[in-house]
Amino acid sequence: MSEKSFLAEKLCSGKPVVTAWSLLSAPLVPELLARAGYEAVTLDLQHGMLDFEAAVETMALIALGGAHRIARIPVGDNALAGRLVDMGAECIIAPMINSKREAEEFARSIKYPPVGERSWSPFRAAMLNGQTSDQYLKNANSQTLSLAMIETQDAIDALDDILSVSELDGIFVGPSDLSLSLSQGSALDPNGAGTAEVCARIAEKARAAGKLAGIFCLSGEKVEEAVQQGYQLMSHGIDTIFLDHAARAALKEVEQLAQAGGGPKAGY
Ligand code: 3PY
Ligand code: MG
Repeated sequence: MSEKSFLAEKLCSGKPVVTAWSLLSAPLVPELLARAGYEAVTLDLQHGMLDFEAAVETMALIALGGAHRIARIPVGDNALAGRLVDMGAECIIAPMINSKREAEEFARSIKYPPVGERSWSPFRAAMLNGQTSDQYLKNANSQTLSLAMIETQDAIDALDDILSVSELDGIFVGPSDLSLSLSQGSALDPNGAGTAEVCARIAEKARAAGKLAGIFCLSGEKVEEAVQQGYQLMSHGIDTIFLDHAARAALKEVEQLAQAGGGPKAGY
């Protein structure tokens, strides 16, 4: 059997990783994304439709599809962060982290003592990793990543403090909320030049502090821009958008063929 690779090892070795993003409560969809070749799939329990039970089943299917398992928790839900790493999430993304204290509390919730106060019982995670309890305990703190989302003016103001949290592995930028916060609610501009400039500065600071930097991207161009800025974990490809685009394209093709055939426009 080939040696198991962990997301943390890849990212810490400097390798960029692109993750698909899943909002649907449909466990087979993340498995399909994994089998399509995404190196990781992120389950969004902040804005998505899936709950803890669906996440448990889905993470097993992502593993079956050969990808890494990432989950985003709802704001401030560190208890859920602990439950999700117990169920096999290799990385937790925590939204709206705006202070050093919030970053510390989040990061400590998924690290075992002496780093944090994660509570013991990783039966499912160890099983998915193919590890014994002893192996899991030995490696969990370095193989389980905590990424604090930077997506408000408050977070930018507290960035140096957040980056000084030793228990925290890195940050993950949310450019939509960031643009909303920076414009005081007047503009949603995740892809704008002003937002990109701030994102570049965040990556620079994160790298200088020795932390991992990730970012939510809405296009392939944004993924490439993020890599150039020094980001390593980029999201790209949301399941709901994939389905919407694919359905529209398929329907358009059928309609175009019907029109080219000279018949009346098909009523599909
Ligand atoms: C943001 O851009 O604010 C995000 O949280 C991405 O989902
Ligand atoms: Mg956000």
